[in-house]
Amino acid sequence: GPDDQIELVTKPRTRTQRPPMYKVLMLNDDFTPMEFVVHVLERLFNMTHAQAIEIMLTVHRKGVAVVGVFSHEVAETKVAQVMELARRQQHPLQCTMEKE
Ligand code: NFA
Repeated sequence: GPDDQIELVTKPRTRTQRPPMYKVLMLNDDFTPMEFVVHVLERLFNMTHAQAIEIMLTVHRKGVAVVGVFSHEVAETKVAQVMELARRQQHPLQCTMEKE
């Protein structure tokens, strides 16, 4: 037929690799002062005072909240920094990470 010689060229679609991301979670406890948690959220997670209060109250009421999502390396560093600040003040505040 008239179209016998037409070449149809297709570009193989390569799937874009996204690095896995990790949620940093903060856990409630009965002893860590609210102001300390607000301070940690402002200092380590670049939150405004109002944002920090909002997230702290979510942890306080619900038991846990996501405080940020980061690459594996940054998430590990954030968790270690939270745990170190809490340890230095002898607060039982707990912070963990999990794959999204
Ligand atoms: N529940 C703590 C209190 O009443 C406050 C708190 C909030 C602790 C968020 C840990 C995380 N003092």
